[in-house]
Amino acid sequence: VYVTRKLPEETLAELKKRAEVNMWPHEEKAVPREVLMAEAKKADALLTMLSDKIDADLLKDASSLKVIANLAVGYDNIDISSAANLGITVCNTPDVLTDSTADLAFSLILAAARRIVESANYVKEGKWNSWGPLLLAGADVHHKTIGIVGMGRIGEAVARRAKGFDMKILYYNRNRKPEAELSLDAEYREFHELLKESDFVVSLAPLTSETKGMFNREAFQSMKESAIFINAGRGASVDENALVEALKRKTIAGAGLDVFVKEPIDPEHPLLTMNQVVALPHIGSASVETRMKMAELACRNISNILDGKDPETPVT
Ligand code: 8YV
Repeated sequence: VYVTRKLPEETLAELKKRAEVNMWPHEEKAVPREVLMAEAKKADALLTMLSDKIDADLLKDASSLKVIANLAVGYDNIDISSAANLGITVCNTPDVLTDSTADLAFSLILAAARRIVESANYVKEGKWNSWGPLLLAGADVHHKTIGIVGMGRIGEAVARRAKGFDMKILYYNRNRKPEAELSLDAEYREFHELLKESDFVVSLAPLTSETKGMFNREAFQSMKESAIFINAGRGASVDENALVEALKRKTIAGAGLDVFVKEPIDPEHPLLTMNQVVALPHIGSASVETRMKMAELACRNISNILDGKDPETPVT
């Protein structure tokens, strides 16, 4: 088994009982492509990260590979159809990260609306030397309308949180979710209708050919001038130039972003110069508890496949 990023030893303990496990030794540095290619050629299993590009070129030489367990619910870094053609099972880590990612998405809503980061910096930078009735005043979240784009497990968990804030819940999804409509009072809207009506537009959409670039200039123009755009799904669902323009022209009021087209984002990126943008380094599922559960689930998926059993969470 080759693990492409340093993971806590205890998460690998069970797997190590039945397999030889080799691991890229760095936690914050991605494995170089040539190392990954060489390791993939020898491995029965890969435990991969979103930052590893697993394409047809890499897979064609990986003749002993049986399983790729991605440490993420998303798997847009993996060429799923090539893997399927080669009989390689691809697994992800759904469910265990749902609540942590929904917590983070909701904290972006609160942070962007109530100017939390800006206000915290104001205090830390020693600027707090007076008071004014509208000093750092933001927008309310409670009783507003949230529009969730991508009503999967994480979307539903965000909706549950929104219910606690007495929000009106709208959603757009590839297919209707009758149970969510009933249990969460979520109302379905066509994409542009949702954009027009929402105070908070929250994208949790996976990256597919349909979602790529869906938040374009036209989409931002459909939103309210007071709208706050939140993205905890995938960066590439956004045309970032259009987002920068919408923020500069005040077509929308703010943004809370955990994901970007290019990660890590260029420190000179115009999005990072704007006070009305809260930017995070893709930490949706990054609680210690959840990351441990994700690693353990990925390891169980690998063990199961190597033992000839069904994996818990295959994507193919
Ligand atoms: C990743 C994510 O797990 O699960 C996903 O799809 O985007 C994150 O939670 C994280 O970036 C580690 O790869």
